[in-house]
Amino acid sequence: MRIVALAGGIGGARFLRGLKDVVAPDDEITVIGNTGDDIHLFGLKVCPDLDTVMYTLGGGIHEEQGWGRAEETFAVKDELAAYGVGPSWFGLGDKDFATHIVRTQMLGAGYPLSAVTEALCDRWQPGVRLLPMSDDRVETHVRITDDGGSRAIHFQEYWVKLHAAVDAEAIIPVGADTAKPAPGVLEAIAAADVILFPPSNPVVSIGTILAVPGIREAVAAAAAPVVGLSPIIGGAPVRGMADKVLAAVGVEASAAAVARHYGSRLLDGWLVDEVDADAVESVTAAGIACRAVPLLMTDPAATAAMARAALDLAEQVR
Ligand code: GDP
Ligand code: FO1
Ligand code: CA
Repeated sequence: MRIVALAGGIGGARFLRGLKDVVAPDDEITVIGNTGDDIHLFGLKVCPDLDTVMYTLGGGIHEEQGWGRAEETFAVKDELAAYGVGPSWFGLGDKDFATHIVRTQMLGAGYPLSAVTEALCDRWQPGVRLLPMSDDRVETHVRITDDGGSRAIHFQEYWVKLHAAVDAEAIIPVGADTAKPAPGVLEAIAAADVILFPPSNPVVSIGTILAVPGIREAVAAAAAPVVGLSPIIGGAPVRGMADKVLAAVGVEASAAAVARHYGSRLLDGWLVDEVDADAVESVTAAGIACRAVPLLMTDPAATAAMARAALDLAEQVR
């Protein structure tokens, strides 16, 4: 079976680990990763969501934090700070720096991001084919108004520096309109037997991937059933700022509203948590098959059960 999943960082990566636990050995998982969170820092190209997937599935992730490397040190960051060279608000560790150095060096030598990602995965062996959504530069920006006036800032500045403490007024995936899907992306979607939307951020993770021209259309046209899992439980994100960025696109932070936001043109099936069982009726009425199951990725068994439920629902709507 050929499974395609669109993924952001932590929510996507943890779900994919559960998915790997339930698939057969000859099943193939292709992950289309969000690169809208990418940022250039200290002359280096940092791809947080690709790295979170790669480290999580490859066994190098800082488990509690959910991003960055386990047993990390911060000597380089401290030395940069001693020179007064920022930004100091983004925590790049020494081990992680090596990834960004290799990536930047290969990009400078002319390799596209998809080839670079493949090379990095040679080391980490994530057990999935990890494709960036695009080889072209896309950067999500967030429009805010604060003491500095009305301006658009990088998504990482909004989330990591400002902790999403101010309202997001608009989400702008800069460069997405002219970006092309990376090699293999459209082919994988067209050839898929199942397409999954993990419980990733619907706006700044999956929404950004779908904003690359051709990807949304390919998912809508795919022969495979498309099943998603709600990142919103009980009217709030499990972690992160999905409520803030959903508000910016005019969508309520609820499991049902996120399903309607994707819409029945994209989604065939949708899983909500058991506490949101009352959403099943309205999602079904919107033309999307819906089930309520436990959706908290508390441990590997619970996460695997979620993946199994998603594949079961895909089978039912096929
Ligand atoms: P990010 O790039 O690191 O923000 O990660 P993703 O976009 O892949 O996923 C972020 C989303 O994961 C957030 O909106 C969370 O609500 C959701 N999430 C995190 N843990 C869980 C969980 O255990 N269950 C569910 N259903 N969603 C989760
Ligand atoms: N998230 C933080 O909240 N603070 C950080 O200092 C931080 C550093 C960081 C470094 C590398 C990396 O791959 C990810 C990092 N993240 C950090 C996580 C990440 O930027 C965001 O959580 C996601 O992009 C949100 O979608
Ligand atoms: Ca992200």
